[in-house]
Amino acid sequence: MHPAFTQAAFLTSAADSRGLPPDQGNEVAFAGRSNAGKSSALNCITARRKLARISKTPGRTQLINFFTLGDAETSRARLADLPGYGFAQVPQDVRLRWRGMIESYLQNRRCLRGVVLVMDARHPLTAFDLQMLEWTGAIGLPAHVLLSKADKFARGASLRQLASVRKALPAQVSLQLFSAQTAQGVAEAREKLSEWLQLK
Ligand SMILES: Nc1nc2c(ncn2[C@@H]2O[C@H](COP(=O)(O)OP(=O)(O)OP(=O)(O)O)[C@@H](O)[C@H]2O)c(=O)[nH]1
Ligand SMILES: [Mg+2]
Repeated sequence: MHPAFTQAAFLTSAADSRGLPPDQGNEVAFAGRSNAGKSSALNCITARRKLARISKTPGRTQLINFFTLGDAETSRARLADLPGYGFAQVPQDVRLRWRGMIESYLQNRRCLRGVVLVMDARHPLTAFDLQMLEWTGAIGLPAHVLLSKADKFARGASLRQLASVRKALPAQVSLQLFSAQTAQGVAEAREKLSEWLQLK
């Protein structure tokens, strides 16, 4: 593992495009439905249990939270924890605002190298997951899917789910099983991030 992962630090939170850190270096965004396990995946990948806030209340992360990897002063590698989408109890106008914010971030962020799309392995391929893949596909942005909470399945069942989701995804989208609870798949996820973030 590249040592930069465990030197992760919180950088800033953005409520809109004006709050984004300077558009330079390399950034990877974690997207996914509320409660899919984005923040947990981030914490697992950085081996920092309290880096990104985890909550049992979906829709908690309403800002884009940025984390630097490596030495915070000189870091050119960042992870962005996007607000979760598709939380039913959130009013329509709030949902539209989130959607607008994510869409504009994806389309305008020049330092963005790829999107990690986190899907609860038990409930993959929601309408918004497909929308996200359409956006990334349309702008030629690489996407990597984490089928999270794989620990909720027996091994055989998780492999069957992996194969079934694979078939539903565009060929250029990569996919893996992941569990923040058992750290299953963490090495594979770090490898993808190292490549995108050009960690050497
Ligand atoms: N069993 C299991 N539970 C997980 C895993 N990852 C996340 N969870 C649980 O799922 C819930 C949501 O996790 P979060 O990481 O906060 O999800 P999120 O996608 O960041 O959610 P929002 O910030 O609301 O969009 C928490 O109760 C986590 O403990 C996992 O790999 N296995
Ligand atoms: Mg979160």
